[in-house]
Amino acid sequence: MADSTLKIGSGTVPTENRLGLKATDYHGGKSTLCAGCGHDAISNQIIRAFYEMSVKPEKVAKFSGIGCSSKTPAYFLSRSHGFNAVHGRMPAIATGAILANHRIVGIGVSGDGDTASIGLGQFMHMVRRNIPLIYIIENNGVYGLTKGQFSATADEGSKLKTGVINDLPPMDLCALAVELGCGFVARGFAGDPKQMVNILKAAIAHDGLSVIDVISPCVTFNNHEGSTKGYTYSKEHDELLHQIGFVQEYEQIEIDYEPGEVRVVEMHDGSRIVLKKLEEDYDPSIPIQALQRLHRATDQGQMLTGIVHLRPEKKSFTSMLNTVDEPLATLPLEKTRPPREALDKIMRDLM
Ligand SMILES: Cc1ncc(C[n+]2csc(CCOP(=O)(O)OP(=O)(O)O)c2C)c(N)n1
Ligand code: SF4
Ligand SMILES: [Mg+2]
Repeated sequence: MADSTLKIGSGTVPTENRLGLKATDYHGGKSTLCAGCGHDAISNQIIRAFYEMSVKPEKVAKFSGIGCSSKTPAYFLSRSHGFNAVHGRMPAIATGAILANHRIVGIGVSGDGDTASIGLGQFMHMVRRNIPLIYIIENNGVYGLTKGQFSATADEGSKLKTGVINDLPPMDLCALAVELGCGFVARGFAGDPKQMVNILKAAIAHDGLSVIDVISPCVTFNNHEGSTKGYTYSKEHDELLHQIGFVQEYEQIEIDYEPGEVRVVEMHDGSRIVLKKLEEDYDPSIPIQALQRLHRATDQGQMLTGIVHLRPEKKSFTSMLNTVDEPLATLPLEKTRPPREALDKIMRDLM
């Protein structure tokens, strides 16, 4: 696996962020997951990304469904709002909350079971609507919480500890998200924190849905020989699409690469994503290229990671609806119901 860091700026992490908060202000409760679970590594990078981006914890709302992965919002950002939904129903809850308050930064954490099985319908409609939400799938190929049955993302031919072989083809949630028109689709690996934190920062800056499928090994049920979602297998098969750098809008950008070697994508908030090409001719803004590359990766047994598809200009659902900017709960009564004359007119028209 190549080094996945594109170094930009000084790279030093200050002890306080621009809000004067410490990294500990972004921590959560103590994890109860198995030691070494990939999900904990992802929580650590979520803490780091929100801290380094100086997002006020009280501005964030965390959502999840059911599973070991869905427990993790309890382990980061304890000062933020949170809602633990029924299995597979997190998208509906997140959609409602975000429509009621455009100003919150929404982050959803789901599992491959929660998203690709029971929650698939909700997931697809959330993608179609482009709800502004960071949607993370902690993908270990199994239902960890219910003791390791294959999920719909398990690779064909992969083996359970008990020797059972998976005969069904995997569902690629990145390909599905591209197909449904998502403007930000990425795949990460819990064992590559440097890449992960930059993907998360880019997602925080994105105005729209970002689908981040993270290969996150389950050390208890799916990390053995024969598994294709364990640490060893994933490290050996990780294929980087590009190196990712992230520059916040107030930072200077210093790039000393040949023209054409680096692609800079400006985000809604003025920050920039810097992608150093590792593959000739790959353009992440073209959906058909993303789909082709994902299919090729599956055919060649590669675990392709990076920002697979990026269209920051796509309109999010909240901007399409053109509703008020203020949180609905803060609106005075006279703004939320029709005036007496309007009601009288309706009554007259009905008579
Ligand atoms: C309606 C309903 N059906 C089934 C279950 C049982 N169940 C709990 S978690 C889970 C799957 C979790 O798998 P995943 O989302 O991949 O999370 P992981 O534990 O692997 O992180 C299932 C089937 C449930 N809680 N509710
Ligand atoms: S069972 Fe698997 S997914 Fe669940 S906490 Fe343990 S290692 Fe993580
Ligand atoms: Mg799982």
